[in-house]
Amino acid sequence: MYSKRFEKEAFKEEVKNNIKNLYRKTIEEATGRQIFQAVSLAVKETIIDYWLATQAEMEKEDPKTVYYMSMEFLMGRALGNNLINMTAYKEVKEALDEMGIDLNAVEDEEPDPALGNGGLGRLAACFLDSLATLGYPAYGCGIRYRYGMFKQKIENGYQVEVPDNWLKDGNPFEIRRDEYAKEVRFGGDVRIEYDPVTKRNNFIQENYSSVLAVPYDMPIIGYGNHVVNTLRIWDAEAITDFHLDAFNRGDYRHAVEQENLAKMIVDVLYPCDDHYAGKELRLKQQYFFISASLQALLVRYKKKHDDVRKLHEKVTIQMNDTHPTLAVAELMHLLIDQEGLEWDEAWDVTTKTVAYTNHTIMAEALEKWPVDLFSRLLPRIYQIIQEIDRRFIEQVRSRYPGDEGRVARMAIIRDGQVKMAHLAIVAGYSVNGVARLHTEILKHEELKDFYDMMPEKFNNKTNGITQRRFLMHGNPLLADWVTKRIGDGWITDLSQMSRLKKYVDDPKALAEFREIKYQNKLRLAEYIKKYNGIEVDPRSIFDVQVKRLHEYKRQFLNILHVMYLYNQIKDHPEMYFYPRTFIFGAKAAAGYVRAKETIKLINSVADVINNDKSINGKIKVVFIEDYRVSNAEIIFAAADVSEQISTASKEASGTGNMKFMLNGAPTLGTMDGANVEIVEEVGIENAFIFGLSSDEVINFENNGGYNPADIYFNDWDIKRVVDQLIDGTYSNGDREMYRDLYDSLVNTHGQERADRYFILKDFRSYADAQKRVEEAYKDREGWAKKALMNVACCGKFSSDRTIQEYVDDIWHLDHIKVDA
Ligand code: 26W
Repeated sequence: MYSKRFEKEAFKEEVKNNIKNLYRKTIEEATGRQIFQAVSLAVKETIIDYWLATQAEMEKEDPKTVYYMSMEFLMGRALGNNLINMTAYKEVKEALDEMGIDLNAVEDEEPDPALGNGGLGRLAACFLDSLATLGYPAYGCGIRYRYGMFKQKIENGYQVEVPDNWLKDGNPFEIRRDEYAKEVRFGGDVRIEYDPVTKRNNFIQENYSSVLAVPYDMPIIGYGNHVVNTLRIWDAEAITDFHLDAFNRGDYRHAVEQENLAKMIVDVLYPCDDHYAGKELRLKQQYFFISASLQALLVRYKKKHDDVRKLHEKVTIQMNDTHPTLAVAELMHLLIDQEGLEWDEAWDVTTKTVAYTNHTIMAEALEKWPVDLFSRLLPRIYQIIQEIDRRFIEQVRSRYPGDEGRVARMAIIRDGQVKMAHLAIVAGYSVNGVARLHTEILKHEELKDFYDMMPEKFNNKTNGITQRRFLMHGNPLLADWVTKRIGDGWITDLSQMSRLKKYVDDPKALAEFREIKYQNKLRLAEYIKKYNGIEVDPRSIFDVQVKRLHEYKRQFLNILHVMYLYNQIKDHPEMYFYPRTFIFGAKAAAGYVRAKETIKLINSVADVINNDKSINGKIKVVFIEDYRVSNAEIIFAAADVSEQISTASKEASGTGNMKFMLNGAPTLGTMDGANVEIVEEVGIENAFIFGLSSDEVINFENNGGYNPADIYFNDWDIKRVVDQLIDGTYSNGDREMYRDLYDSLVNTHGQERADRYFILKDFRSYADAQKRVEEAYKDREGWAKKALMNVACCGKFSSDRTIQEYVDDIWHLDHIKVDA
């Protein structure tokens, strides 16, 4: 369809003209970046037509629409993905070829828009892709951070954070929408004024500071269906002189303050993943984008409808974790103070409109705002939350008379803090976890009190990923092979992958499949050579762990095991050992000291092992700098083994696990998160499972932990590896460099138990599983079967399936159809 309308000569002309008009250059003179801009603008031309058509359709049909509210959208590069979804990739590649331009090189010029940290942000991006592809009307609402996730440099083995100025050369796909700008107010006081006519109290915010929220829209293109949805991200600007006049004429000092507030608010994404820091600026960011998004949403709704009491019939709001939970109170505020609804009416609408997804059970990630900060910054919003809390506690008391312990546990405001998760659950009409195990833990452990009281709200939506980016774009060789074998239906219906099962006993198919993996390993080996200067053997096992660096994800366990293997090889040089390349990629939150020490340790181990000629390259260790969406695509395609080794119960779902599976890498993992469901789909014989179960972990935790000393003093191999952290083996004789990591395993400090992530406890079981991997890999055809079975059984893990479940069980959206 798009491709049918694609006119090659006109497109080429357009690219040439863009270069001429933008840069006063010819193609030959233009830089790579300039060609990227010119090509992107040419592509945007076509997108705009369908964007307008989608908008017109929505005007006409007035379908129920989801607003996906998220502090993070980890989109990754747009150009290649847009071309794929427009089904124009091959045509554009050909057109550019004829002009002597290599599309791959052009794609590489695009800065990776990284407006997210990790799993939660990438999930939001996959969801937008699936919503558009399935033809559901959706807006993503977020923040246009000037600086996204930092760029990671490795210097002397340490992570160094470098600002990511992704907007430096402009973003060719976005459109600024001044006409939809909204004012957002912070601070000041609330004056209560009785209105004798309506017989109501009016709440008037005074002496506030405000900023202007200006939206930028980015197109989200559905695969092959002409649907173009919108990601709307908000920029902050000072209220201009013109506006100043209207609000507070001539107050220069105030004007400068507002200018600064605006600059600060959208400056940078907080690089913390699973760790709540309680920063005032973050609360400002949250209110900023929530208030602007809700104001805009109401204006849009009211263009067609005069009764806001029926908002929920046309609008649903999904809150991506607790970060957007201010939506509850802001919607109440707008409905009561602006639209004139009574409390009960507003509450009725709000609680039919907002829904909440929980992405973590890690206690340190729970957002709790200090009351004094909160009430100072958002005085009216705080009043509303107090009233929600008062009414909720009344309900708890009447339901559980005399149970003040329960009241204390469930209150929204308690001990000087506002608990955002409680607010989200109390107001949300749906509360969902992101994998079956995770949802069960929420219901029976973390959120038990809430589940007891309102079980009907709780439901599971196992995460998924988009096969358009993570197979079609990231692994074109395998994508083409799959299409050749089973047709292209899998692109929009991943369950069709099961048709590949018939090839597991077809030697020719298996040989082709293996050759593709080999080619992808060559591609990654080249990347590693170019960026790390390390030669790796593409025939070795590529054993990969890429994800955010966090103690619960246990990169530490992985590298300790590498140290253990190295000891073995040194002790027994004659021992059989299948060559391995251990590949890591991970960013650590800038302030997360132990995570950064782990990165340094991985790099130190790499240094020692990679430079030890005596082991004949049997082990190589590679830490890939600046792990991000664009290099992730190359890494998944090349992986043999997918390391998913979190402490059971801690990883809500994981989505990297699914991307590896889609690319034919069996899982080496614990029974945690979505690994459980992966094993269920692919069969335990096609995965390598080890370690404590979540029940066992939770049991230990509820009974004061376990004693790692029992292991440390009784297992000589383990003791040796742990001691090597402080005997200078990996630190040029420095015994202090890894002292903290050592301590974390064997010494209890203060509140923190020794080995709280059960690394020593799971070590033997992990080493066994690794041994099974080696055994299995030796049988090259047997391995290919396992790998192919992973591809064949990955159907469930498409975000298309996830989104369909959200639509069926939670959102109940209408379809849209856009004609060519
Ligand atoms: C307040 C700071 C903060 C920032 C981000 C707290 C928590 C987060 C996120 C919840 C972290 C995150 O990305 N969680 C991941 O979400 C994925 C998508 O559901 C899951 O697959 C991962 O298991 C979960 O860790």
